[in-house]
Amino acid sequence: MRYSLNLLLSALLLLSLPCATLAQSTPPVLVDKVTSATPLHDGVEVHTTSGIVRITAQRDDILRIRIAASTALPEDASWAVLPASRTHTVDVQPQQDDVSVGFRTAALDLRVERDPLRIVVRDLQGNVLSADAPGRPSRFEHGGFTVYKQMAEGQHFFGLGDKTGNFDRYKQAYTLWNTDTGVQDWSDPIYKSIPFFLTTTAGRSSGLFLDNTWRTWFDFGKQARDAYAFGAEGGPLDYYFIAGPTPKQVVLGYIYLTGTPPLPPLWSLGFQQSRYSYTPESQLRQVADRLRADKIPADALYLDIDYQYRNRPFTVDPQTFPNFPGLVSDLAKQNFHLVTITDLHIAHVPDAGYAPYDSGHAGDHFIKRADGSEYVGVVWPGPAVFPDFTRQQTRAWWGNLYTEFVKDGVAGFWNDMNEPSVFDGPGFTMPIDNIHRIDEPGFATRTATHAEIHNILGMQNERATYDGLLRLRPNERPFVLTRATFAGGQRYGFTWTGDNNSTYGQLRLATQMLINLGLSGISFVGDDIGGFGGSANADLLTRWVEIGAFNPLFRDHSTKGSMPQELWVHGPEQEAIRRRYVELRYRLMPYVYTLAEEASRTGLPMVRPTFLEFPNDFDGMETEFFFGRSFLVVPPPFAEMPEDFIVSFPKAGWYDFWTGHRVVSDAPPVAANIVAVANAAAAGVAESTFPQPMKLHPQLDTLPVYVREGSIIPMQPLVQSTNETPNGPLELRVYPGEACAGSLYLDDGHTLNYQHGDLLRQGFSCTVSGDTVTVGFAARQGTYKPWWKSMEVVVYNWNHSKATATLSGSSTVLKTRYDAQAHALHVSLPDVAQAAELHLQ
Ligand code: MIG
Repeated sequence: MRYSLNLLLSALLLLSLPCATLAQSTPPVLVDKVTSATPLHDGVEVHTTSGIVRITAQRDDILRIRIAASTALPEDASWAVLPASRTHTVDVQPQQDDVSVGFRTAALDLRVERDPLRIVVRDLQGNVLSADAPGRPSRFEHGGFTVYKQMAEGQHFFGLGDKTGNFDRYKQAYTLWNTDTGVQDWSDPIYKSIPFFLTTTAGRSSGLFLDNTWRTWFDFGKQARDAYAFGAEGGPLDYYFIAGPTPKQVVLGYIYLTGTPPLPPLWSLGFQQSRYSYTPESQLRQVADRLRADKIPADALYLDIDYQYRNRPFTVDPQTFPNFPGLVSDLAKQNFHLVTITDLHIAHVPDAGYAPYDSGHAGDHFIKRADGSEYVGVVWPGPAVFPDFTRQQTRAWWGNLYTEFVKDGVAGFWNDMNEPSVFDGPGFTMPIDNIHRIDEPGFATRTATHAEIHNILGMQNERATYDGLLRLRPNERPFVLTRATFAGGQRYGFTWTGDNNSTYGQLRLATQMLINLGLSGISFVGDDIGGFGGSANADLLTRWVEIGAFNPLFRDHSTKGSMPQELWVHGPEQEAIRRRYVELRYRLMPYVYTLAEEASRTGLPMVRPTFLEFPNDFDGMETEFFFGRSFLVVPPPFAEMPEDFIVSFPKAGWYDFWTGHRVVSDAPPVAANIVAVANAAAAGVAESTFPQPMKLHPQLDTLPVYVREGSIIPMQPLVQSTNETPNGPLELRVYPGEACAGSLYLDDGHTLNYQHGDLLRQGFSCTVSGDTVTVGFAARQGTYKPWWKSMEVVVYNWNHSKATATLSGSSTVLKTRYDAQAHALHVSLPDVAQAAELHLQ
């Protein structure tokens, strides 16, 4: 109320006051002139007419820029950047002349031009990578700030988490303020705030991370043709510049700052079935039984808010779920993991025997109003209070609320509504003058307004859940799914894109959202398969399942009042197609899990845009995506229309995953893509070495999936859940070609024992020379025992039926089988754990 009154007043002022008076009342402070400079061993400190600019080299390729409109910089603390990455710097070579002062690192040349002040970053070849926009100095006003950077025509912008709108953020503007809003083609702000973007121009990529938790905004040339801008409503002007030049290097640089995600439990990569809400208990049991009866592999089932007593978090409705522990253990016997929702809003029911409120109140764990009283806002339970997650003691208290559920065997937890969503609050959240307390190592212990904390509340909720679970089950990997989060949220678990809708447009949008989340450091992501709102028609759900099989989180979820959305609801034909894709997901689990382990080690996303694997290949980037480095998934862009569509192949050789055949362009290139062909010719690449853009006709039962040449894909026999031990050989599908390699990672799937070496890691390679193919096995690392006793190697592009297969160090001729249709040679061999070569000729 007060907030909107203020807005109204300022609007009136703007309208009624003469300009001179207005300028006097709020003069902007411009960062426009260097008055003196001090070289630092790791950077430079510049004094300006209005304050201070300090630029340090965190690494040779990462600069941190801090600017203040006063003589001292603000508190040096961060919720997003890891302490080690924030405090570690490298030595630089100072440089200065009449016009600028700055330094060089082993990768970058930084100059602060003196008058007018402009920060310019170049690579050592002199290419400008980032520069303040001429004539537009950074400015502080109304408690916030704005920074302007030079922008080129057609510069690409990606990231900012799962923002909607165009995939490329060029010419669009965004606000970052976590908001419970449905996903629309264009809805902004949305649930998450990740003030990081990746930009590419003239073949060079770089990144910028604004480390500010307040309401921030980014304008990528919506207002100006030659400048992009970003700013915040308050808080520090503190940003990091991350040099590429490749997009992958930029993402890795951002991960260096904000951290890698934890390795998830294997089951969380299986198929998950959810619904708002399965209730009573019998309904959930029916879903479990049907999944098993219909042989749709699945690992997880969800309970949404209605399992609770009066929507009170951490309760179970005794009427509808009379034997909750019994339910959990029965589901476990069917190899299902149960995930329950636990929203952050604690029912405000004093003295009613509701322990979360009573203990939280006694421990002073709730967020306060400006007047110091406990803030109460209406959400699902009715009047509710909200934990003050920026206090470590409050996070510890929150974590303990999971004790009973953990004892009952609930496998994972879902943190929804944590923007926070407040039904009767201003802007659907809590007042911005609410009071939080910060009690956190590395921070001054102090209070902070909601305006400062809002965007990180969800992330700290997620963190409290993650840390709590780790304390309660010290050797088990937590599974946490959050809706709201902030930069660095990847450190605590999975996220999904919120309330989407059952439309083809939203299916298209979903892929873009997942890709941009991945570029923003969040690897473990998914969207509600089939759409949350509305009812998916049969074909739409089928398509969505096909694509979801190649997403990190593979979860079917839908809202109350919509048609049921389980995989069988549209009859056996549709179900059969969907089942095939879920089965494929399980057959691919060794690849998926290896990819997940890579994501947890490096931070590289599992779902990637074409340009992450092929820098500067922006063809098809809005619809096609990579699943790891090997799979190119090409959903028909308009799956609802029977028209042909075009696949653009990144410049490599490709195999059709379904037929096993190498993709060859026997048809002339389609007109629309002649440019791509011309470009390739100009780059000196022989046209015949990679396929030209190709026309495809959409077919409901086939999602186009291609395998990059030089891939070795590990696969397993089908199981109905990841709890089952696969029965049969480990399969290695070898797709000969450039830089042929593959890898395999395995462990027990749920404990932290892998951190002490109880894992299995093995690399593979392949070479072709004349008629001979050699498949190389590296020596296996780690102590974890595999489930297979034998292997089956399948070599594609094998064009004759005769073959002799031998393993190095043995004269035994191995059994082979030729699949003439797939042009594939199958070789059966014993488990190869030592370094060895398989020779095929
Ligand atoms: O206001 O818990 O995004 O997945 O099913 C709706 C009920 C609250 C929003 C979540 C959705 C969930 C629903 N929740």
